[in-house]
Amino acid sequence: MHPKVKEVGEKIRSMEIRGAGRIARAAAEAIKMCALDYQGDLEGFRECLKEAKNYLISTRPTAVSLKNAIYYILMRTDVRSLEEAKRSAARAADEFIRNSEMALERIGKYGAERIPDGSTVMTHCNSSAALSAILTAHDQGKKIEVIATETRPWRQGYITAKVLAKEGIPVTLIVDSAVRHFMKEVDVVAVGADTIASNGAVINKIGTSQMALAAHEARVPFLVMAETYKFSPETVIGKLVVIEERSPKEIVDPEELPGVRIRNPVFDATPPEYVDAIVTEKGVISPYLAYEIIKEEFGAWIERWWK
Ligand code: RUB
Repeated sequence: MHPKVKEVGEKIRSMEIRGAGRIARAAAEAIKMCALDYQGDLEGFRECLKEAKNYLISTRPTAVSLKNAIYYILMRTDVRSLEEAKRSAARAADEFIRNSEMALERIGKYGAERIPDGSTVMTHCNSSAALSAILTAHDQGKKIEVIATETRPWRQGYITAKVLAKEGIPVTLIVDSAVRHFMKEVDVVAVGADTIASNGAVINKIGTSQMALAAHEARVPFLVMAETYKFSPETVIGKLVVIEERSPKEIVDPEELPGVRIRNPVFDATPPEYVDAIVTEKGVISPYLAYEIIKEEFGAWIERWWK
């Protein structure tokens, strides 16, 4: 396997590279290198890319962004000559990365509209898309505060809190179990997504669905910031989103608790009825429009590539 593919795959698996958007861009870059460095015939090229695809996708099973990024490139290598296929792969990878960065900017702009001046925003984990909206609102001169959850077991909330504090945004870090307690002080919740299913369910960091429930109970708008490549084409053809379960050792050393079973699911699903809106680069939509987005973005390709 190409060394760059191996390296990126290992970094994604070990979460050195993490977050649905970042892993998608890193995988696109790795596939590009793999394509450009390939020596051999067209058939071998396809095999080589397929091997890279299967390996990269296996590293984090929940985030459809990873799969969508890779297929975005592979779909465009369906050409007659090796040189053309290599060029197309490189062009497609660059295009995916550029579009993904532009989408983040757009989401920031649209999302900021939903963050009122003087408001307190609650967020979970570390999402570039959610941060884009919060930072844009701040750049617009809005006085906002943020409550960020710690996000056990990896504590991605520390990254979020540090970014916000560095920008001069007042930020309070809380433990995940304090979400409902603090919800009465919150005006809007903004989180990211790893995957959005065709029925509008949002799959994001474990604990997101509890936050959505608490927001629903307190009548606090619950917003999801997600690029359209976070929508899952394969859910249209009946596949279920796999929830990644990682090593219990990430929570506690099992030897400290003999006889105790420890489980570590790292994502959960929030049903669409708890989601007020999904902020995409194409606009702010109801979660019930997920199927339309999937059809528009991936329609013609679904049967062929995501089967
Ligand atoms: C990260 C996480 C983020 C989404 C969206 O989980 O759940 O909320 O991936 O992130 P992990 P982004 O740390 O396990 O990868 O908006 O940056 O794509």
